[in-house]
Amino acid sequence: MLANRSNSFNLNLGDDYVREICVVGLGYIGLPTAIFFADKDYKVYGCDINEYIINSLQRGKLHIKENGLLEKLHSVIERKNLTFSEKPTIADIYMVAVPTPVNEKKRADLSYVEAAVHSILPYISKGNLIIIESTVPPKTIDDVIVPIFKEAGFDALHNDVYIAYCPERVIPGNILAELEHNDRIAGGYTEEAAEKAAKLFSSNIKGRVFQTTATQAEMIKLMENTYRDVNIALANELALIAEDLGIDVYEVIELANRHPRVQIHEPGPGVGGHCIPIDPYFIIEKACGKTPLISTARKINEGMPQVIIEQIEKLKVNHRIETISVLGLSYKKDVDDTRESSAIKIVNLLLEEGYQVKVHDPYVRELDIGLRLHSLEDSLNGSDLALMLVDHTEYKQLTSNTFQGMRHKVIFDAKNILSSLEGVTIYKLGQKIGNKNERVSV
Ligand code: SAJ
Repeated sequence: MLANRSNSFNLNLGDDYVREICVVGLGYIGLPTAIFFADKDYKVYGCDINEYIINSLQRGKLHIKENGLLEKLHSVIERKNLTFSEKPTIADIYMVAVPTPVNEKKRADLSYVEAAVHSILPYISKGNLIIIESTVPPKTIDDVIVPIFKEAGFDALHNDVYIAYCPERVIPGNILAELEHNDRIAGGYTEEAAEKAAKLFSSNIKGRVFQTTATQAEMIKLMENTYRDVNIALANELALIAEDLGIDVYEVIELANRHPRVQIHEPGPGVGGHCIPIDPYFIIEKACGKTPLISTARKINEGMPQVIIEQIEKLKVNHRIETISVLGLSYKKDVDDTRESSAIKIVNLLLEEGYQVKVHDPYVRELDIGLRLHSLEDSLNGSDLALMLVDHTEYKQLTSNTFQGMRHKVIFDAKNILSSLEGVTIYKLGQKIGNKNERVSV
């Protein structure tokens, strides 16, 4: 049953009466987006199927950690510009920002996106603008989303509804500022759809807005993150070569990047998060085997946790290692998010190898890997190795004193966090780990 709405107006965005936006999916992207437009005085209806999220938000509480978001949330609720419910509602514009995980076959799971689109159908009327923000494989708008609306009686080719794909490119920790200032891609299934999406963003952001087709926009988003994954793999491969050649990978990167057109990324224990390790698979699944580089980069990055385990094995030639303190569990520095975290994968591998493991992270508050979180001092107390996996700002200030409670004062620093520390042996990723009795310390 479709909503009957008298005003089958033609959606001229930027006009006063087009002020109602329904945002479906209130996660890391959807919630800041809802708050952003509510702060611009749109009437925003935030909806999410997760009852806990809706209840928290209705009580003015955040379920995600993001600088400056709580103040903004309270402000827009007070101004009655943002309300929350588990169901969509009638609006002029619909924005879908729900997850698109990969399944065990490394193919995009579009079930959340499809469910979100189906959930808005009863409220859709002619002239509505529908913006998909979730990261999706190329051709998803054309081959999946448009047919759903067609089935419901809305022909997007003739602009019964305007369907657009406008990917986000914000970085957790700086989302509101980047929503305001980053350039934005407005990809439309039709040119009119691209124009209407472009007008919405150009009326509200300081970044430039670029119009293109929906398929182009899908690929643009995927290439942004695939570019990063491939370059991280290059840095990781350099670290693996460095060990054999006895070169300092960090000096090579630092000085090579002095070239005005070189930007070698940082090696590390692997690639985590809900984007970089996932998005390249969306290209691979559609590219008919033409992705040896993208596929190999994924294999290199996915192999880094095992590389760390092998490095620890080499350390055992010179050092007794039974208890390991893992410092850093989130997928990257200064966040509490552990999605696809390499550190968590490494902890599980260490437990499988039979090590005693104590974990610390200044941001992570909950763990579901059968281990409790320790304070920094307790995690280090009595351990034989400190394995540093995340370059949290807090860790950069650690001194020799921090490590005095260890049984053996040995650090494996997988993120180049520390320089030399008095009385502590520090090994780095990419550094040759000597044979018996050949001690290597920084
Ligand atoms: N990493 C490295 N070496 C590096 C950079 C990162 O090992 O040189 C690792 C990090 O430790 C982390 C992972 O890669 O485990 C991802 O880190 P990230 O800095 O790429 O962070 P994300 O995933 O939060 O953000 C990326 C960003 N995309 C790009 O930089 C192209 C962000 O702009 C996107 O909005 C976001 O993905 C996304 O939502 O797609």
